[in-house]
Amino acid sequence: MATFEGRFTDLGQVRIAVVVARFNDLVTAKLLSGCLDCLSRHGVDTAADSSQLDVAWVPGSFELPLVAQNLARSGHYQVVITLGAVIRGDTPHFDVVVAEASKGIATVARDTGVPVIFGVLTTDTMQQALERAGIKSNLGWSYGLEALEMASLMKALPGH
Ligand code: INI
Repeated sequence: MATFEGRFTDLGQVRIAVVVARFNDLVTAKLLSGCLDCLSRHGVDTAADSSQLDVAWVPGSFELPLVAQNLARSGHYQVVITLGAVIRGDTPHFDVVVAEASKGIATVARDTGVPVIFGVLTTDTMQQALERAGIKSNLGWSYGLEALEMASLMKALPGH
């Protein structure tokens, strides 16, 4: 029996792309900083001139899948992280944006074979979103950890 698991350290020169939505950037900028803090504490170079990390900004969560697909297809990254915040109180088309972002992101991962982390907060209020982006905990940190685990796990699977 084989057991396959991802690790969180000693990933070597792992290359990571983060795609961040500007919509609700009060929240998404905090998710990004939590995410980068996690990556940096696990040995990823997050400096401005890093060759391990690139960040792309998109207008809103709806645009996350297209840019994630482009970056995943480039062959340059072992994992792509998407960060967004869709707040029900602010939009009648909450369900449309969330459905497109979630379906799109899952499709990119399956189509390209590159793991894509779904880091889109979906909340009823701005307060709830802020609570998950640093006021209470910062889910950006968890998304960073999940990215490291998936990059490492994919390498550990047979045929990689
Ligand atoms: N995009 C978000 O990321 N969060 C939202 O809450 C949101 N609202 O409220 O509408 C939102 N809309 C913009 C959307 O993602 C696209 O950028 C836009 O429709 C252009 O395609």
